[in-house]
Formats: sequence, structure tokens, C-alpha cells
Amino acid sequence: AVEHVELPITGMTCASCANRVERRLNGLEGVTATVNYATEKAAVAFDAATVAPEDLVAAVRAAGYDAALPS
Ligand code: 9UX
Repeated sequence: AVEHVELPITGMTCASCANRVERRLNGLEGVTATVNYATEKAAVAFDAATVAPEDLVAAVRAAGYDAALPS
């Protein structure tokens, strides 16, 4: 099933950073993500059959930024 989550992203210092995070997230199978630099949030739709929220955080970290799961 497709689930939606909004992740706060830290470490972005210009709009291109948001594009980098977005591309990294969208590289995961079953993920459609939009990253808003101004609000420092990623809106992510993901297929829970192929991706876990922790995978989203790992992808953001791999891009050189950080994300927190919603508490
Ligand atoms: Mo902007 Mo972000 O020049 O890694 S792309 S700082």
C-alpha cells in the first residue's frame, strides 16, 4: 500500500540541495518525493511493500543531509 510521510530535512543550505535530496529519494523504487527547500520538508509517497521509513532517512543521509522520522 502507498503511504505518505513528511520528513523534516536538515543540512540544506541552498535550493539545489533540495533537488539533490529529492533525486536521491526518487531513486528508491516505489518512492515519489518532493522536497521543499523553504520549509525544509520532504513530502514522500512510498510503497510500504518495498520501502520502510528508515530507508528514506538512510537515503537522505547518503545524500549528505539528515532527516528525522515523524515522532
Ligand atoms: Mo547548494 Mo547544497 O550550492 O549540497 S547544492 S549548498
